[in-house]
Amino acid sequence: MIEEDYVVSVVIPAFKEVKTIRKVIRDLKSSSSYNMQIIVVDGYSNDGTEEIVKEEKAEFVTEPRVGYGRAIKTGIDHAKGDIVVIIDADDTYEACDINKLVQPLLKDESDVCLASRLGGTLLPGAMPSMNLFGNRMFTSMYNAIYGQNVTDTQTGFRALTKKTIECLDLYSDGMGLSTVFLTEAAKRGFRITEFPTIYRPRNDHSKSKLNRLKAGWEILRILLLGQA
Ligand SMILES: Nc1nc2c(ncn2[C@@H]2O[C@H](COP(=O)(O)OP(=O)(O)O)[C@@H](O)[C@H]2O)c(=O)[nH]1
Ligand SMILES: [Mg+2]
Repeated sequence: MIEEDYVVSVVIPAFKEVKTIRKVIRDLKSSSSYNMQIIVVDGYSNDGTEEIVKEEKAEFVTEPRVGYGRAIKTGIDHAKGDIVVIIDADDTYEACDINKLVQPLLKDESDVCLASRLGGTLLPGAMPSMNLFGNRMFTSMYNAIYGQNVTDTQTGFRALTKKTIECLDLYSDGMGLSTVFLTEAAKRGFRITEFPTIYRPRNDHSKSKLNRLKAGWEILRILLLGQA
């Protein structure tokens, strides 16, 4: 199979997620029959992630520049599929739901599809109450300003067509990139849909890289000013 035949490219930003990366890759592979390119964009974790990714026959890319958004953009640069799926490496999302993300795009019913945690199920301990509050507030603001009707702007599990991505100005290198995808897509009239998913807590010893204050300030600037 030649590379140009890829249907779906999955970009997985990863920083010190050695405990969960194998499961995420396996869940993706076992729940989809697409010709899938899996790209792990690692921020010099140096924790064995590289070996596992190679064992699982996924692509390993090192991105020394810091930032969730930066890692995703580097992954997108390597993506050869018509559809790009983005998912965390921490096994908090239901990777098995990949078909529900991809189908609406393949059927040309949607350009951007979100796996919504707030419209679905938050398992106990999965999302701190401050994050939930912030997400609800930013999502309401987004819907009001950009004329949309989504329930979870901050989800890390989403799919976009490559054609859509090529039209967007992805100007954030940080956690704000999740919001930039949506403001940019709405401004350009792309169709944004979602489906409910389940969100799990991180495994015992791993920590979120989210800096709530920094991310919150960035998201506010993106929503109100269109800049990070
Ligand atoms: N390569 C890379 N990955 C990152 C960076 N920051 C976060 N990530 C990864 O991006 C995903 C989202 O970050 P996470 O800490 O889970 O944020 P949360 O889901 O908001 O709690 C995870 O898979 C992280 O390992 C970074 O600076 N570089
Ligand atoms: Mg996460």
